[in-house]
Amino acid sequence: MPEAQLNFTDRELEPLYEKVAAQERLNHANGLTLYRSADLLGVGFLADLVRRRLHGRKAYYIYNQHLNYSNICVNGCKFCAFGKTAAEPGAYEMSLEEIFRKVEERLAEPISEIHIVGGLHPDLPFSYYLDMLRGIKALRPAVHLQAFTAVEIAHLAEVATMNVADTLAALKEAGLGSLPGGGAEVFSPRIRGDLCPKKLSPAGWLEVSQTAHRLGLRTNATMLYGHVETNEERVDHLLRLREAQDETGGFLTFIPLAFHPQNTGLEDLPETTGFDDLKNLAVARLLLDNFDHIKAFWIMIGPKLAQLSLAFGADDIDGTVMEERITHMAGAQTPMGLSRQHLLHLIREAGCDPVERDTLYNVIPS
Ligand code: V47
Repeated sequence: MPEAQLNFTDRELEPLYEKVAAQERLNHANGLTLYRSADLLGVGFLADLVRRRLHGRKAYYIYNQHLNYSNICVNGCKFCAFGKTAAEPGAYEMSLEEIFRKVEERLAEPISEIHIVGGLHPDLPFSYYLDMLRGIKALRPAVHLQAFTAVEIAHLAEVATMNVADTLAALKEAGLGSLPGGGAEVFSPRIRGDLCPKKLSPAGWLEVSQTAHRLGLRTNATMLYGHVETNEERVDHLLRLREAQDETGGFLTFIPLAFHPQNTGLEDLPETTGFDDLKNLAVARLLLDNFDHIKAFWIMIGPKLAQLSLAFGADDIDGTVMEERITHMAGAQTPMGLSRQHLLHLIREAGCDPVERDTLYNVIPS
């Protein structure tokens, strides 16, 4: 028996070690075993085997800027503190000039990506989004625009009265580089019926993502965890993503998003725990064998836990971010941004080698 197996306090993990060591695909039952296990170090050890096989000691980060152009949204999801109707206090919508000013303010910084997410605005014309991309590109021609989740894309297709493929093609022509992974939430129909009945369906989310892949646009994938979902529903979600990735191979990275309850329709729920945050990253690393990267979004789980996650399956801790509203409106106590020095310190202290990447994981030489 290999020495490593002896270290599991949960003997149920032993057959999983055999599979992971043999690079065999884990199944639904294995996913449940991992989620149910109290042996977090055992699960983390397995995830770290995969993480080190793929990336050695490398840990990726990016010099990026987040832009949340508007929170006006017609979906009204129960878990969201960001989205507002136009009449609600706190609703906002940035003019193109404001957006360009935010970009201009940081032109001196070596930003390689601008990450753009907003609500589903009922009135803004399609030209607003095209002009946003074109205008930012004019100011910063080399920047990669990771903009509009699959849910926003489906909404923009309706606004533009075009099909999804033509909508994506028009946005790509205007400067779109890739799609962020939001809007996937949890694919379970039970949860969507309860928390976000108006939202684009799981099949729709996957269809937009895969249409983007076929057009040469890479996209991210997420799962919002820590609210009312079961372990079965988490595993189902991850395996559906794995299946879609088998078909098109266009997902860049998976990011588990930790639910923040404050100011949401689920305010009575507790915040996620460190144990569950690490568990979700580790299980994702183990089940999503066809995803190159697993990202810990420090904005949602805090810089210290994001650092620890580098030993629990994650190989990426996102980036500088600078200004984020979706999680902060839901009570996040994390900073609005982190400096490069801070990110480097976190990575090095975790025993990893920092690698600055661009959105597509090309290495940016230091
Ligand atoms: O889809 C909404 C989530 C997502 C809450 O691709 C919440 O790298 C926690 O797209 N608590 C949008 N999460 C954000 C998004 C994203 C975020 C980070 C990285 C990437 C990436 C993309 O934010 C939504 C929803 O799942 N969200 N409300 C909340 N209260």
